[in-house]
Amino acid sequence: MDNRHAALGLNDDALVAMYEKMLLTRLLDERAWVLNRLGKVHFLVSAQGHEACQVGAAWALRPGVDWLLPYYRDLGVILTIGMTPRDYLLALLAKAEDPNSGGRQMPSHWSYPPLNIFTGSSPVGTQVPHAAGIAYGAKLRGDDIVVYVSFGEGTASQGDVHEGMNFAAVHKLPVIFLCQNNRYAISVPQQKQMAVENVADRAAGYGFPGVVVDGMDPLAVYAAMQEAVERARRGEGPTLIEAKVYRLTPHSSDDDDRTYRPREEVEEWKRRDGVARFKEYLMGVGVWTEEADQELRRRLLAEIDAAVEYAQAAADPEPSDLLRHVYAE
Ligand SMILES: Cc1ncc(C[n+]2csc(CCOP(=O)(O)OP(=O)(O)O)c2C)c(N)n1
Ligand SMILES: [Mg+2]
Repeated sequence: MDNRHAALGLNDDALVAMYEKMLLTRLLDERAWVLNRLGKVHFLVSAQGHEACQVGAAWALRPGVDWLLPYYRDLGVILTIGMTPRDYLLALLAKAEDPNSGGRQMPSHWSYPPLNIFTGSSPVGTQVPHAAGIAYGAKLRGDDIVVYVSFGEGTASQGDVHEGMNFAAVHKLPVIFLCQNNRYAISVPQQKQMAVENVADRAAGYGFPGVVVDGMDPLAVYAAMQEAVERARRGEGPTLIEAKVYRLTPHSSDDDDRTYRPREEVEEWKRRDGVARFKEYLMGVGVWTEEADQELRRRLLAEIDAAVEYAQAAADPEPSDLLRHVYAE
């Protein structure tokens, strides 16, 4: 097996650490579905099928230095950059201690100032002009940062995305646009969403590079991100990366994907699962074994168990606090 990670400057420890984040994302996401089906979590959007893309992307960013505007599916991004399963579960269960919003926001509406994770809202695509604005501010101040912003291929049809990309191009802003193309926007397939094959093809129309990568391969995404980060930091402006992924679950806990996509298609993509493929890569280059995998699973599940227990026991928000942050006090 070829040793692609060394060429990217990743040593064996980094490789294993990337896999650990991917597996943590998968296992935590699976647990969230259990909590939903138990009636403890009212709503959930899932990252399954996107883990390789998300961990590969976040690996190229500097925690607490670079800025992130992740979208709701980015569980792998926020865990890689430094948020914890406990942080995630406190939000999912809408607890007072939720670091994102004190239990006010919908789940997966990330916001975490210590790690420069910028608050997002539900209308899809609004994060893109925000990212351009943050990068513009950084450029005016002379800050050596990059700004990561992500969205789905359906969201790429929104006017906000066009405006943010155009502005970032004109001002050569240090933004990395990551489109996670999972072929569906809820029930709407890509061919009803756009008349081009690749969202990345549009980058030429703005005047910056657009690249397509295999989003089931964390090393491919990391390589594209590294290049985009370097370009941004040299002052040459944005890059659009389109990672081809597949969502292995329904859009959210509230839809039934059997009504809009064939089971065979889902099964076919499960066979190409990025987490399983990366494990095989690790074993192929001799840094991983089945025993190590079982041990890691046990450790991660114990960490998740403890986080679930903590979050379930945590206090709910005080009803009297409801209007805080809505009106000036
Ligand atoms: C402006 C706006 N329109 C519609 C919605 C409802 N909505 C939420 S997620 C979503 C699908 C977005 O699909 P895509 O951008 O491909 O991302 P994915 O969920 O597939 O990762 C839609 C239509 C919304 N939140 N905001
Ligand atoms: Mg999509």
